[in-house]
Amino acid sequence: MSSTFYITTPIYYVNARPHLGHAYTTIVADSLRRFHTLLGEDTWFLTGTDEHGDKIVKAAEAAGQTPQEFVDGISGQFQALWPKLGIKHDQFIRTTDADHKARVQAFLQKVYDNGDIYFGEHGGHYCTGCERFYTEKELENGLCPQHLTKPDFIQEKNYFFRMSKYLPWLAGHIRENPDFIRPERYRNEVLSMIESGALEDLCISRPKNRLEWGIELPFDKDYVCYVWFDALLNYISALGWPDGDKYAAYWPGEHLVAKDILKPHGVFWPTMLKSAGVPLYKHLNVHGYWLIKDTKMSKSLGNVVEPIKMAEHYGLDAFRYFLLRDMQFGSDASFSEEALITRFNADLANDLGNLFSRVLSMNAKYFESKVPPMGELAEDDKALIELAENSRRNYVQLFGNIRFSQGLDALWDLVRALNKYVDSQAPWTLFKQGDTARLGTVIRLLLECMRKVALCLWPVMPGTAAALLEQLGQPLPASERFGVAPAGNVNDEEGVWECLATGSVIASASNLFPRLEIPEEMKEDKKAKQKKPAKEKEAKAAPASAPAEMSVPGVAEYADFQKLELRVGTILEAGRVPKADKLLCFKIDLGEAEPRQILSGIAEHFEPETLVGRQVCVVANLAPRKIRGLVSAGMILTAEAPDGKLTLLAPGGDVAPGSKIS
Ligand code: ME8
Repeated sequence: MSSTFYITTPIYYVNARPHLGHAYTTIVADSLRRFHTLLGEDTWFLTGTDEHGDKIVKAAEAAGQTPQEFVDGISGQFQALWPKLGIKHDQFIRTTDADHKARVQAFLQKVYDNGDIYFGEHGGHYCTGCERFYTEKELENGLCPQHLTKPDFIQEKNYFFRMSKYLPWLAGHIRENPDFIRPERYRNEVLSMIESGALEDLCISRPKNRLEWGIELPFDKDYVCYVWFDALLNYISALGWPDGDKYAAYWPGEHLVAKDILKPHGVFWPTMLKSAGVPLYKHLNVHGYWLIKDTKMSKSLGNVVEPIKMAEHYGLDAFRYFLLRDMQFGSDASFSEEALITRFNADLANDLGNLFSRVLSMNAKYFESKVPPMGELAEDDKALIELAENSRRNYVQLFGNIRFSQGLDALWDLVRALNKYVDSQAPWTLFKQGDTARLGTVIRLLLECMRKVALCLWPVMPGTAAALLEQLGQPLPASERFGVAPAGNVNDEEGVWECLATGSVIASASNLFPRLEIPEEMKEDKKAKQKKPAKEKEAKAAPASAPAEMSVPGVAEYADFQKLELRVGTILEAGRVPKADKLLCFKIDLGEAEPRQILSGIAEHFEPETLVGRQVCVVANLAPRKIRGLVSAGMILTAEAPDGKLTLLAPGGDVAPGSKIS
């Protein structure tokens, strides 16, 4: 019987449309699952949507829909997106599924019967963004450490899970199993959370008079289950815990999450499993954030990258390759189209595309596109074979250990070596010399190595791998191009060197990755940003150019208005200015290389912490001036109600920082 591999992604909240971050985790899961299929394992891939809780109710209210209508709509968007990104999951779970609800209730009852759930009164700091209570110790300067907003203090009677009872055991388990949570920095983070003593028992209910949108507790109909307790259970409810065939076949599995949800997965979930007597997951694999100009991408910051746009523009597989190659799994990475184009040109157009293009066209010219026979091997050939074996072995080892970027780099050692081998063997000279046997061996060895590269690429670039294999005369069934793994097992490749059919006709050309130019506007944008300070100086020095004879007091001429540069900005930081009661100091993202510092006399109207993440309208080209020793470069626009109350002017929907207001 083959071994099994079960991979999950977080089930995503349906309060916002899917973005690059969600796409990344799900593409990684898809690639890992394909990789394990290539290893000959029996695989299962689960993703889904998390549909209960306060956040969803609020988002539904804002959209003027019932929670059910709202969750149906956004869950549908996630389900429609994944196939467009080449993702082939086996199962999509929704926490509003009747089957999931029943299994959550069974789990709750089991933990309750074990004596690990009790009723008590509790006051805590509740962050709606996180859907959880924070203890005093966990807050940073009184704010939620994730959202930097002030939580609400709520005092109520609730049910609690005796999580603290299992914390010493959990610390022991993590110490004894060093890769239970990986990479190591996240394992250490969870250990220090436990050791800090800040973790208490977990509040796992919400009274229905405050929140109805959840799964009813089986032992108290006046309460619903806390959304995280419900959501984490999806990983086993989907498999039919406790008695489903899939549960028997695939659990325990591998989880894939970003660092934002380390605590629920690293602390809540294993203690829940332990209490119910369910085996623990194999590994928690934790990645960092995709950042946009050093800021986390999120809807509230208005810097969201739409994955489908990137895939449509640059090609699905190039996009997938970039994501896995440019992020070191575990660390944060910066996303930019310029980085994508640079990676595309270096690895795909120059290295891989060039290799296929030159070898296939030489084979067309020298052997009428027929696969030549392999002759006697020279020392250079043996060295190449050894390098190819090493490169594949390293790729398999690294990729399997969630080091995707390094794994692909190891595979590229072979791609780069093949291009060098072409240069050093100079087939064109062998052709001129009429050394057909040696020429045939060189080309055949190249083609065999190229087949190995294409096979190894399938997990990350399924469409490209299929096309490359087809060019080498090894087509995959057309209807299943993205689903069916190519013949061969990446582990069984050792010593397999004559896979192509000698004499068979293969493609005579390949042009999968034509080089991309960096668009002028991207270059200009960059240049403009670099030059901006100088331009600003010029603007300050220039005399006002409005024709004085045309001006009417109190009336702004069109030309006056045109001088103003109004832009949308996102507040990154907001704080008080010492010894200045009225002033707030802001750092605002205006889509420029650096955030702008702007001072505003609105401190009496707003708590600075509540403004972070908000979008505002800004006069962006106001001459900078110094206030209380601090430079202020711009003005934030507000509206004043008759009673003197100020409101920040903001766009009606999320827009990219720096967007022009006209
Ligand atoms: O937390 N970079 O759902 P969620 C990389 N429903 N990955 C990112 C990202 C970014 N900038 N932004 C989001 C929830 N992600 C819960 C999960 S599971 C039982 C319940 C990805 O919609 C990443 O995988 O907020 C992160 O962990 C997840 O989206 C959070 O998704």
